[in-house]
Amino acid sequence: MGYIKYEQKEFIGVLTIDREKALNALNSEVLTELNAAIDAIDLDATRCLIITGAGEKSFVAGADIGEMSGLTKAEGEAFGKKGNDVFRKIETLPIPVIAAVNGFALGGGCELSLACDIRIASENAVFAQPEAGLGITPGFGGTQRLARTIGIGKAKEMLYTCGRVKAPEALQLGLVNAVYPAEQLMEEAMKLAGKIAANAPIAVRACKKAVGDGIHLDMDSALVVEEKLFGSCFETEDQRNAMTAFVEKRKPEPFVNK
Ligand code: DAK
Repeated sequence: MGYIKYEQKEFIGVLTIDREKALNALNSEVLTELNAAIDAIDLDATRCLIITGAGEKSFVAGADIGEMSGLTKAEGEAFGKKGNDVFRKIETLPIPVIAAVNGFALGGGCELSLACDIRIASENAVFAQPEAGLGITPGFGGTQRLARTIGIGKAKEMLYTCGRVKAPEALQLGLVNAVYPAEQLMEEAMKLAGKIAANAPIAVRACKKAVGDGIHLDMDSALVVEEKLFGSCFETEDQRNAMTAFVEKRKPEPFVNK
C-alpha cells in the first residue's frame, strides 16, 4: 500500500497514514487504502490499534481540498459516505483504537481522531474543524462526534468559528486524554496500548461494545446491553483463569482471548 503503513508489534497494530508531503491529507486513494488496511487487521492476533500520521508536523490535515474543490453535490455526498463508512468501521472495530495525534488534526483529521476510542496528543497538536471557512460542513461525522465528545456548546463554537484548539486546551476540553512531548508520543501510545492488551481481550471488547451500543440508549435499555455483554464473558477461559487465580491468591496466566 502506498499511503498506509501497518506494523504489528506483538498484540498491538500501528497504522500510519503516510502522505507526508500533503500533511497526510485524506484523498480518495488514502481512504480506499485505509479501508483495506482496517479490513486486513487480524483481530485474533491484535488487541489494540494505534493510528498516527507520518512525519512530525501532522496527524491528518483534513480531507484533500484540491480533490474536493470541483465536486458536484452528488460526488460530494459520495465522498462523504466513503469517509463516513471507513470512520464508522474504525469506531465499531471490535478492538480499542488509540489516535496518537502528532500535529495538525484539522477537518477530516480531527474527525478521524474522534472516530477512535481514545486520543492522546503531542504538545504541537492542533485541532480544528475549518470546513465552514471552506464553504462546507464537516462531512466525516464531525458535527456528531465532536458534540458528543466535548459537549454541544464548545463543539458549536469550534464548528462556527473554525477556531484552532491547541493541545493544552484540547486536554482541558477532554478532546484528548493526555499530552506528551512529541518525541515521547508513540512510546506513550505503545504503553497505553500495552496496558489494554494485557487485559482479557473478550472483556475489553465487551466494554467497547457496551459503551458504543449503550451510549445513545435510555438507561434501562443500556443496562440490558451491559447485562448481556457481562453474561457473555462467563465460561470463557480468561474469566475462569483470572477469577480462579484471585480466589487462589496467585497471578493469573496470561490471557488467551478464549
Ligand atoms: N488538502 C490537500 N492538501 C493539503 C491539505 C489538505 N487538507 N493540507 C495541507 N496540504 C498540502 C499543501 O497544499 C501543501 O502542498 P504543496 O503546496 O507543498 O504541494 C503541503 O500540504 C504543505 O502544506 P502547507 O505548505 O500549507 O504547510 P503550512 O505549514 O504552511 O500549513 C496547514 C499547514 C495545515 C495549516 C495548512 O496546510 C492548511 O491550512 N491546510 C488545510 C487545512 C484544512 O483546512 N483542513 C480541513 C480540510 S476540509 C465532506 C466530506 C469531508 C469533509 C467535508 C465535507 N462531505 C462530503 C460533505 C472534510 C473536510 C475537510 O477536512
